[in-house]
Amino acid sequence: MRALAINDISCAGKCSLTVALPVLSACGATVDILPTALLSTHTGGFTGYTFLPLDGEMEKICAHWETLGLKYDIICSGYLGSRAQVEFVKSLKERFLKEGGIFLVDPVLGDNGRFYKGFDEGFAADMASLCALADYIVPNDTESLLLTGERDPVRALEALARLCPHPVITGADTEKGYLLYYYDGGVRELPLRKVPGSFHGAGDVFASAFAGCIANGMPFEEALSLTVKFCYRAIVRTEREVPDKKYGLNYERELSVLTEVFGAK
Ligand code: PXL
Repeated sequence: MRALAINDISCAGKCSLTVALPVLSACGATVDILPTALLSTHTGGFTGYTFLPLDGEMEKICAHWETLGLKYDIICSGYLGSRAQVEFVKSLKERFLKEGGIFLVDPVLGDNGRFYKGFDEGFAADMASLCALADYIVPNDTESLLLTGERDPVRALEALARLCPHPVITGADTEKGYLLYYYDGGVRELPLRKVPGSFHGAGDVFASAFAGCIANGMPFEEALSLTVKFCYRAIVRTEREVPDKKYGLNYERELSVLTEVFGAK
C-alpha cells in the first residue's frame, strides 16, 4: 500500500512529517512525502523559528512524479503553508490518487480556541473547500469551530458532514465528558480518557495512525478505536517522560500497538 503524506518538516518538536512517516510505516505503508515548508521547529510555543515555504518545489516534485507514473492508495494532507498551497493540494487528488483511493484531510488551523500563527478566517475558508474534496477529515474541536462557526460539537459535526462524508472531531469537552465525534450516516460518539494538559503534535499522531488504519481497509469505527488506543498510550507516556510538552508525543515505544495489527503475520 502506497501513501502520500503532504505536510511540513518541523526539524525539532515532533509533528507533521516526522510523525507521519514512522506512524504510517508502522501500519505497513510505503510512504512518499511532499513537504510544504521547512521549519526549525513547529510554530506552537516556540519563538524565533525559521520558516521556508516550499511552494515552488512542490510543483517541481509533482511534475517529476508524473513522469514516474506514481499513484497512491491514500493521500493525507496536513499543515499547509499558504492559501496557494491549499489550491495546489486540491489538484493532487486528481493527479495522484488511485481510482477508489482515500483522500484524508487534517485541516490544520489552530488549537486551544485560537488560530496557529499565520492563519486567519480566509485561510479557514480555503481549508473548508479542501475538506469538501476529502473522504475523511480529522479536525480538533478548535478547527471544527473555525471551519463551521458552530461551537456545539454535534452541530459542528453535522455541518462538517455536509462538506465531507466522514468527518471526525478528535476530542471535545462536553457535559457528558470528553468525547470523540464521528459521522457515519449519523452522529456517533466515542468516550475518551482525558489526560490533563495540552499535548502538542497529538493531532498529527492521531491523523497518521487513523490514515494507516483506514488505508489497510479497517472499518471506520475499528480504525478510530485503535487510533484512540495508540494516542492515549503515547499521551500517557509523554505525560510521564517529557517535561516540556511542546516537543511532541513520545509515541515511538507505543508503535507496537500498530505493528501488532499491521506487521508481519
Ligand atoms: O501539529 C500541527 C502543526 C504542524 N505543523 C506546524 C505547526 C503545527 C502546530 O502548531 O506549527 C508547522
